[in-house]
Amino acid sequence: EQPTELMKAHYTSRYACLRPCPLICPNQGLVRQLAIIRRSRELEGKDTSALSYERAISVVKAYPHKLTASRLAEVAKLPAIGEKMLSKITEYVDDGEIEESQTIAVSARFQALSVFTTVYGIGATTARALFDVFGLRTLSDAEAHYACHPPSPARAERDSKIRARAPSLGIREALALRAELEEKIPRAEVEAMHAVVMAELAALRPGCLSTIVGGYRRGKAESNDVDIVITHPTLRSGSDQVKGLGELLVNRLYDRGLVTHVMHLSSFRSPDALRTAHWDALEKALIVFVLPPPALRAHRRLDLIFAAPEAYWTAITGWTGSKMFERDLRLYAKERGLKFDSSGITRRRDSKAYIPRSEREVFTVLGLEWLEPEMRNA
Ligand code: DGT
Ligand code: MG
Repeated sequence: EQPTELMKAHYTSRYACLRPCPLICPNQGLVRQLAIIRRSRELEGKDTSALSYERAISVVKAYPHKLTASRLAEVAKLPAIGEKMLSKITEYVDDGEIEESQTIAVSARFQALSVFTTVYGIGATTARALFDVFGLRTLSDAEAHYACHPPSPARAERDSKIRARAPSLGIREALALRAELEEKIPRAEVEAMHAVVMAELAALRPGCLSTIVGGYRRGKAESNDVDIVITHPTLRSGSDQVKGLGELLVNRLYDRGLVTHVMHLSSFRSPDALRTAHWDALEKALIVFVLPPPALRAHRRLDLIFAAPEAYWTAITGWTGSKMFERDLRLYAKERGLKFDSSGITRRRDSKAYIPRSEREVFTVLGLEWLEPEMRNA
C-alpha cells in the first residue's frame, strides 16, 4: 500500500513534519499507554517530560511495523527514543502493558485532574490547586466550589475586554455546558456547522472562501471542536473588508441564536491581550456554537480564523495540525533560515516575505515533501 511505502521511506526522520503519520498506526495500544504517562506529566506541570513522551509517541505513531521483540534494536535507534522510553516500550512488548501507565490510570489524583481539566478554562495548574489546596475530588465538588468562588480578577478583566455582544464563557457556564462540550462532533455535523457559518458570512461579505481545518481535515471521524480558516479573495489586511470581520460575524451569529458564548475575540482594531497565548497574529473568534433548529442543538466549540488572502494558505497549514506536526514545522523552517507561522513565511536574515498561492507552495517554500493532511497525525 502506498501510505505504508511512504511511511517506510521516512519514519526515521527527526522532524515530525517529515514523517508520514496516519490516524491509526500499527502500534495503537502502545501509543495509548504512553499517552497516559504523557498526560499525567502534563497535568503535574512536568512539561519537559511531557514533551519527551509526546515526541516519542509521535515517532512510534510513524513506525510502519507492528512492534515485536526482534524490532526493539531498531526502535532504540529512532529519534526521541532514549533509554527510559526504550524500557517502557520493551515492557509493553514483553507484558502487553506498562506498569506505570496502569498505576497512573487508576490513581484518584490522575482521574480527578483529568476530569477537572475537561472544563473549559480549567488548566493543569488550576486543577492541581483544586485537588491540593481545596481538596476537591469530583465535578460536583468543583461545582460547589465555583458556586461560592467568583472568577479571578485577572480572568474577569480579560473577559471584560472581549468586544462582542455574546457573554464570555466563565468557569460556571463551562461547568454547566461541560457534558455537551465534551461530546465528540461527527464529521456530518462539522460540515453542517461549516455550511451555516458560511451562509451567515455570505450575507455580510459575499464571496468569502473557507476550509475546515484541524482534526477534521486530518481525517478524524470525530472532533473535539471545529476549526475553520476564512478569507476573501479581494480582502486585504489593511482594508475595511477584513478589519473586524470576526466581530461582525460573531455578533450576527449571536443575534441569530447560533452563538451562545465567546471565549476569545481578537481583531485588528483591539490589540489582543491574549496574543502571547496564541501563535500568530491572525484574527480569531473562539466561540460556543449551536446549530439552528430542527437540529439537536448541542453546544459545540468553534474556532474561526480570519486570514488576508496572502496568509490563507499558511493559515490552513498552520491550523491543520497536528500540534506535534506544527511544532516541528516551525523548528524545521527555523533550521532553514525561515520563520513559519499561520500568518506567513519570512526569511529570517532580511524578513523577506513569501506569499504561497497554494498549500503545496507552502511545502515547497519550506523545502518539505508534500504530505496529505491525513498523514499529518504526528
Ligand atoms: P480536536 O481535539 O479534535 O479539535 O483536534 P485538533 O487537531 O483539531 O486540535 P485543535 O482544534 O486544538 O487545533 C487544531 C490545530 O490548530 C492544531 O493542530 C494546532 C493549531 N492551533 C491550535 N490552537 C492554535 C492557536 O492558538 N494558534 C495557531 N496558530 N494555531 C493553533
Ligand atoms: Mg480542532
